Amino acid sequence: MSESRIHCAALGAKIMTADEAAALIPSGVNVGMSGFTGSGYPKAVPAALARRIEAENARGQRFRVGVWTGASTAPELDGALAKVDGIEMRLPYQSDPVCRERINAGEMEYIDIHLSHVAQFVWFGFLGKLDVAVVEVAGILPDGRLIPSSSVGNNKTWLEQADKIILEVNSWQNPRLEGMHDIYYGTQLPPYRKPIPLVGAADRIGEPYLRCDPDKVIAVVETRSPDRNSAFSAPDENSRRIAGHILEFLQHEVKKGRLPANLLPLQSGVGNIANAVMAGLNEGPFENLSAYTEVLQDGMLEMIKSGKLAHASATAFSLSNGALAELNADLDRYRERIVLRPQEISNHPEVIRRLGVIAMNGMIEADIYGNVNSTHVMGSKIMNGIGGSGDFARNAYLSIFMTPSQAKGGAISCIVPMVSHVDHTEHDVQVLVTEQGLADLRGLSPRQRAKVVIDNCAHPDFRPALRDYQQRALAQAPGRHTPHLLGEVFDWHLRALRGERM
Ligand code: 0RQ
Repeated sequence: MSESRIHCAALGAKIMTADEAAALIPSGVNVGMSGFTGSGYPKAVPAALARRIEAENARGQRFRVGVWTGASTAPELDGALAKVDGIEMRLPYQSDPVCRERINAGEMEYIDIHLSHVAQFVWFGFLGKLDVAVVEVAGILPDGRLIPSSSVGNNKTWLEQADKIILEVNSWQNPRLEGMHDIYYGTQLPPYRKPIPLVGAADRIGEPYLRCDPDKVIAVVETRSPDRNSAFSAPDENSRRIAGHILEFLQHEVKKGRLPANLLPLQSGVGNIANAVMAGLNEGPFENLSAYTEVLQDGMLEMIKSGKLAHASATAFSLSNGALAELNADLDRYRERIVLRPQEISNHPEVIRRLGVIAMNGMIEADIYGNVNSTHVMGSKIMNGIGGSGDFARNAYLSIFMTPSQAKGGAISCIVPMVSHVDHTEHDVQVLVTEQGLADLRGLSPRQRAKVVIDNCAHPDFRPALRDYQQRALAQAPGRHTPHLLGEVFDWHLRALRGERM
């Protein structure tokens, strides 16, 4: 079926089944898998490995591997391996319900890492040895170079660092993806690093193919399976209002001369709200926009189609079936406007700072002083992970975080006295947005921020309790710079946990 995708005789000789390939992965090794936000992950070998682990477990043998990826994958990878308790250590990001359950039950180790850090940590040797790479590609050239798939993620590093490589050649992936990728091979290690020569979001600084040492390839597996489908719900009232506040704010910034008329490159996080903001921008007044982001969702594709977005740089797609059909129907046109890069470049602090990216990410909660929790519910239960939000937030021209003002049907305020877990400190957060309004925290001291955050972002039902806390803290805290009543901040979360009204 996909023989035309494998043009290298040496690698063609290594074709085998997924079960045969999975049998080559020993217990206890670290496996670098491709995959980022549900695209470009291996579709067959992880499931075969899960079957093998289940069989070993039935024989009383414990079999586990470390699983490193670009970001989140899909039920066929994270879900299948977590279900058989086959993951010893997971990094750097996941969003799988089975994984989440195991991690929160204390049954699986998980390290939540800034996505730009992963490749360099592996090169530095901080994470131990990478033994095996399992990478999905769209095709293999005669000289053994690889046509990347629908995400790039950490594949360059996996292929270079792993001792052994298993390739999945997925003929479901559109062959015309060829030429869309830009793999930069100029990265050095300190103290020999040079500037990354990327000065515009659309610049190409590398090669369209992944290099691969054919001698390290131990198996080639052919697949024909779709990426995980990311269905987006139509923007609800809250998302539309959040998008509206952001649009108004950006227009204000242009008027004030703090942003050019076509803004600066946009980064947009995952999920429905981020998608709704893109839908808002698509209907808004801005033209000739650009994106320097990690994930390209439906909203951005729609903006490229409409012409609002001139070009986009990312490391992965995350598309619904409808958007995917649109991409495939006009791939040659989209290839001119989209670049997919390794995540160490799409999320690189140096480049994000240079380009002046406008970062827009979701959050779980923010506190009255502007600290943001993106990852933990009630301080201890991981939701997904920090992903790229920290790479962008710290280095952006403008860092915006957004959430509905309440969660769980109004039982929980997403604006709290002190966040139950900190991912982004007050120093990395310039703007908070809920459906209630927008808090521009630039140039404000902590006490000034508290007033704006409560007045503009908190839900009216929670404003009295937050104001009461803030005023008592101001009167009673030992310091007046960031006044807190430490005994009460935990009580706030504990009462929310018990479902008590504030
Ligand atoms: O849980 O589905 O069980 O009800 O959290 O919340 O409102 O659906 O929001 O899908 O936009 O996700 C921060 C998780 C927001 C996401 C987060 C509960 C809520 C629901 C999800 P249920 P929503 P979203 C680039 C950038 C980190 C990674 C990142 C995220 C669930 O944006 O993972 O930014 N960000 N990457 O009910 C208790 C609260 C809550 C709460 C929400 N205050 N208390 N539960 N929830 N607020 C992409 C990558 O890096 C790959």
